[in-house]
Amino acid sequence: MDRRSFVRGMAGGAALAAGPLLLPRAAFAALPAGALAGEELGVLPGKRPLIKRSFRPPNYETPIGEYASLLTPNDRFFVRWHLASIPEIDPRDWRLSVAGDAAATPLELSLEDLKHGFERVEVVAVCQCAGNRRGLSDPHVAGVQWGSGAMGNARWAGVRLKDVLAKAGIAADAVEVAFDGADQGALEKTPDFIKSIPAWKALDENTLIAYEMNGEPLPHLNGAPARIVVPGWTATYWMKKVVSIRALRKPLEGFWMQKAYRIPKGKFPVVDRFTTQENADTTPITEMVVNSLITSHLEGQHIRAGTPTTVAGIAWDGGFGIRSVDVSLDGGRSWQAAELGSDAGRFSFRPWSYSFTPARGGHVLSARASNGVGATQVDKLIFNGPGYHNNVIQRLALEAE
Ligand SMILES: Nc1nc2c(c(=O)[nH]1)N[C@H]1C(S)=C(S)[C@@H](COP(=O)(O)O)O[C@H]1N2
Ligand SMILES: [Mo]
Repeated sequence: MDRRSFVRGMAGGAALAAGPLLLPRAAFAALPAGALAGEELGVLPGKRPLIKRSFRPPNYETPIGEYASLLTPNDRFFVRWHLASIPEIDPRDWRLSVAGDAAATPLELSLEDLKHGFERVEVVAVCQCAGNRRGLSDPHVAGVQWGSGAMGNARWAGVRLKDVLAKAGIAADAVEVAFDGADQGALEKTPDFIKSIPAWKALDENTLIAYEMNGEPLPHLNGAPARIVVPGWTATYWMKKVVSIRALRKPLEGFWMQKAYRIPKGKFPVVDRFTTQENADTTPITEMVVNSLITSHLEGQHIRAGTPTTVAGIAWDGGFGIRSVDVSLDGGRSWQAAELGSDAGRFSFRPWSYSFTPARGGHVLSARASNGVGATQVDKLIFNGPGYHNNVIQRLALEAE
């Protein structure tokens, strides 16, 4: 049994036991300590064990071994909620209101209306929290201490948001489209989680109202019965359990746009802009930065000297497409091109692999992805207070003997 199937088998077995379980440190030592010390698996309804970061609201991440498959299984897909009151919605009772001051013909849709009134489309896309890897930030930053598992890749099916907006008579001068979900804060004073995207992104043919994930109805905790899917952009905009969509002539105000999920202007090599929400210093986060993850080996793993070895992983970006992945075995001094695997579209994880025959001794393994607009992963963290956009090149020590 190789190391990965061992980790998988162990995690699967954990589902049978009651209560929280401590995950042996070695199983997730693929990343620096920090977030990973004292890792605890937790079981949520409808899920196999995930790595627990907080229980109320539920924030749980996917174990890295799951990224060995191109699509992340629904029952192991990470879970992230800001508000603690998350209603289970009977799909027959769900209604979606599509309105706003820039909608000439507001409408209300049932799930059946959505499924039968509009063309069904699919997209494979990565859903990644802006704060993925925050827990690995050095210096430490506040917030959910995510390792590398606040992301997943799925085949989303639903309808184009633009088709629904057209039916609601969206005006040519709409500037943003706002989304609200059915979740609420446990306390009155917690601001409701409402997000908007620029009208141009809402009208992009890849932006969906999705009701299926990997061929199944969305899991409750991933947004049943329907969620917004914004391929390329960080998951903060992927509103779950969406109940209201509004076309707006003025920028959306409120805590979740004006205070949270913002980055310093000009600090990251991002292309997409959200101009109606920019201020003098900061801008809302938009597309994901180019990134990669080694999934085949764990930190400190022993490999056989003189025997062909394949290292593998995934790369992804904000929708420009992965152009290349380079691998280093000497801590970043020299790089060789990895082989890219199956292409499921520019919004998907892109698998890669690299084969070599290790000499006896220690090797420091790194992967570095570059995308279609010439952006590449960074050697040094681009520090920002909330710990967003961490795409520092990973360093994994292997011992060949
Ligand atoms: N209704 C609702 N939708 C939401 C959120 C939320 O708190 N409430 N969190 C967003 C954020 S920040 C992330 S990272 C993703 C997480 O999606 P997942 O739980 O399906 O993995 O949902 C997004 N959609
Ligand atoms: Mo997030």
